[in-house]
This record gives sequence, structure tokens and C-alpha cells, in this order.
Amino acid sequence: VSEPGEGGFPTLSDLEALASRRVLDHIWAYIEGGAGDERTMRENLRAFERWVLLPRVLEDVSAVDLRTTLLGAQCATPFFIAPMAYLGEIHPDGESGVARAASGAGTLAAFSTLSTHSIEQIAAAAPDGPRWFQLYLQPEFRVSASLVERAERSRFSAIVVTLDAPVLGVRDRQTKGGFAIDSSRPVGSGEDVLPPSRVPVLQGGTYRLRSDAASNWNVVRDLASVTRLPIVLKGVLTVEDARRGVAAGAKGILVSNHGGRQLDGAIATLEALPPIAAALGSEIEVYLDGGIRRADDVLIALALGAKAVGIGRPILWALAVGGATGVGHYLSLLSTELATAMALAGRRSVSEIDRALVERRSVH
Ligand code: FNR
Ligand code: LAC
Repeated sequence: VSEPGEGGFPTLSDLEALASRRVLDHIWAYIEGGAGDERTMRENLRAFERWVLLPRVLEDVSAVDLRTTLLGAQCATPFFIAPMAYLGEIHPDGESGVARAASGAGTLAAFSTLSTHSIEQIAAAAPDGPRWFQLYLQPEFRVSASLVERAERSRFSAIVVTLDAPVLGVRDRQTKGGFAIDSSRPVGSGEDVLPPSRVPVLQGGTYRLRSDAASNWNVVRDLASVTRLPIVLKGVLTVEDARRGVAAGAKGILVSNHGGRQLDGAIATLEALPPIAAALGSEIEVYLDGGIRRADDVLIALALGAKAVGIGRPILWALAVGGATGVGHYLSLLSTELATAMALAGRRSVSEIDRALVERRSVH
């Protein structure tokens, strides 16, 4: 048996199993579960196995540089922390702890509308950032606008609008585990801040959703009119929608299926990425999340056109095991692993991670 290292885990491969023993069953069901039969959640991971790396040798890799800029912000890594809800229920350090760990590493972190700590508390915990604010559209636009204004005042540097949740996905594991996402669960930024609605209600022959589900592309323009911050659209999986987003003024597209938690059967993000990056990668920044677990995943996604990748569940595992220290340790292990992988691949900088690094596996 190996000794747990700093942060409580010696390697990245121990993390999920260790975390499963650190949180209550209903929290574990919430973290781990996906929608429906969890096909999309599994596919997000499998999609990476369809690619192999073609490393180059003798390239002078004596200095490897992981730094990049994301919408103008200097970042130490081409990966960032994806926005996730209710971190304070996983560990008392919560969002403030994650903010401190990310800021300490120079890694960008995105924070959910459904954070247990408020927008202002998160900013105060790590004034230097870099950080983004994730918006769930609220039934009243006035409430969405006020969240965006507060994030701008608290020096968040972009607004990530999540578009794949006009209603929550059908999450069997979460339901069976007894974790309800509803207005009874406290959100740090205010009692009037709501999660996506839970279920469509049959009324007079049609299934009705809350008023925010009536939103169309005009909402991107409406949001752009209340903030100077760049807008990133999260949950886009088609070239058509990515184009519409750019036309509406978005500066970034985050190719995401919410970690397989929304529409089961939706395309794996790594399969959705290449056409979107090819169509729009020169005009705006294109990112991916879903299934990023180790450095080789980061390399594959960047080679296929992502400017950066978001990391979801592994951050929650690290938080469960070691709080803010655990998240810091995770970021440090992944950064070192990425620097190692880049050296082994003959790539000195993020810009050298090009399409020639990957090839689709011929048999799988
Ligand atoms: C999420 N995700 C998410 N996304 C978002 O826009 N707002 C949110 O509040 C949340 N909350 C949330 C909670 C939990 C427990 C998970 C696991 C995920 C989705 C998240 O940002 C990201 O898209 C996925 O987690 C990426 O997939 P992986 O890395 O978990 O495979
Ligand atoms: C989730 C929502 C809250 O995925 O985004 O749990």
C-alpha cells in the first residue's frame, strides 16, 4: 500500500476511488451520475481511445511552456476548472477553496450560478483570479442581468452562459441517490437565484417548462448589452449553433454535453469538436469539456483544435479528498504530467500541439 502524498493522493489514478470513500452516498450519486443510461457520459471517455499520438523525437524539449491566454487572461495551463454546482456540499472549503487553489496555480476557474459561496466571497478568496462566471438563465432576465453585473464588479473576466439546460436531464442515479436540485438547496449568491427547472409539466396537452426555456438567440445579444465582459457559450455541439453564437456576439464556444448529465445519446464532445474548431477556431476561441482525465486527453483535444479544455469531475474528487489542498495538488500533478507528455511528444509549447500529433486509430 502506497502512502498518500500531499493532498491525500499519490497519483491521479487513485483519486476517484479515494474520493468515493470520502463523501456521503447521495453526494457521490450527484457527482458521478449522468443522464439516462449514461451512454453519453461513457462515450465522452471512449472517444479519446479512438486517437493515438504520433510523438516526434530530438526536438530540444529542455524547456516546456504550458502557458496560454484565454480571452486575453494570462493562464498557466491550457486546462481550466469547469463550472460545477454546490461545491460546499462536497467539502467545507467549497468554491472559495477551489478559487484559492486555482489562483495559486495560475489556472483559470469557472464558477457556477449554483455556487454555495457568493460571487463576492469567491472573488475575495482569490482576488487575482483568473476566473469566469457561469450563468444559468433565470426566469426573469433582470435576475440574470444582476448576476452578470455582480460578476463584472467582482472582476470575473468572462461570462459563460450554459445553454444545454432549459430543463435538467433525466438523472436516474441522482434521483435514486436522493439528491434533489431545487430551490430548497441554498445558493450563496441569493435566495432568488434558481437552478434549471427540474421537469416539464403536462398542461392542457403540452409539456410546459419555465419561462427561461422560451429564450432564443436574442438572449445572447441582451446579455452582451448589459456587460462589457466577453461571452462564452457552453453546451454547443453543432457547427450551426456555434455559427449562430458567433453571429450573436459570443467570443468563445465551449463544446460540452455537460459531462453526459443532460441529453443522453448526445454526441461525445471530442467527436463534436473538430468540425466546430475547423469552422470557427480562427475567429473565436473554441474549448472542450467532458472526459478530460489525464495529460494525453489534453493533448488530443488541443491537437483537434481546442484552445483549452475544462476539467469537471476530477476536480470534485480532489476537493472531496483534500479540500483546497487536494485541488492544488491535482492541478500540480496534472501540470507536471502535461509537461512530461509534451516533452515526450516533442512539443515545447501549447502552440506546437498541432493536428499532426494525432491520428485516428484504424481499428477500434
Ligand atoms: C456540472 N456541470 C455544470 N455545468 C454548468 O454549466 N453549471 C453547473 O452548475 C454545473 N454543475 C455540475 C455539477 C457536477 C457535479 C458535475 C459533475 C458537472 C458540468 C461541467 O461544467 C462540465 O461540463 C462537465 O463536468 C465536464 O465533464 P467531466 O470532466 O465531468 O467528464
Ligand atoms: C448539474 C447542474 C446543476 O449538472 O448543472 O448538476
